Amino acid sequence: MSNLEQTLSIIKPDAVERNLDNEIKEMFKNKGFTILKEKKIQIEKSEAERFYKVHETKPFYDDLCTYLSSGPIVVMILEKNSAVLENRALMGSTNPTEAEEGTIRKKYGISIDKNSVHGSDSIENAKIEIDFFFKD
Ligand code: IDP
Ligand code: MG
Repeated sequence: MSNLEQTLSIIKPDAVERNLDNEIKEMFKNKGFTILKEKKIQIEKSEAERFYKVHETKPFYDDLCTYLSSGPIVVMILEKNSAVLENRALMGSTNPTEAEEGTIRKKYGISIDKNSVHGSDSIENAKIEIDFFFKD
């Protein structure tokens, strides 16, 4: 049975800065994801604050928003069966030191804040996040 979903992925500034975007895109394609849309952009801090609003009470919120707006990012719509969960699995744990072998964060993540990728955490949030970056 088909369970085709879309999710939002972001290649974060630490990875784009190290020119890892093509290698990371290959990891998605090798796992069977289709990249439906993609763009390389840099966002304002105010946009990062809107994007990460769920985290506004966290102690790391300000640093997180400064960081996401600190350099170019690549935002993508990924499609696959169970894309939301499959992307979270391929990304690995938030903290790269806890991420499993073969995951993007294990391979490329530098630290809990510079962890190379973002991925939507639910189907509902995937829709919201896709609209955030790709609604025309
Ligand atoms: P996720 O990216 O794995 O979904 P979230 O808990 O949604 O993780 O946190 C969003 C982002 O905030 C993380 O990717 C990470 O960059 C940053 N972050 C999360 N927890 C911490 C922390 O304890 N210290 C610093 N940054 C954090
Ligand atoms: Mg999250």
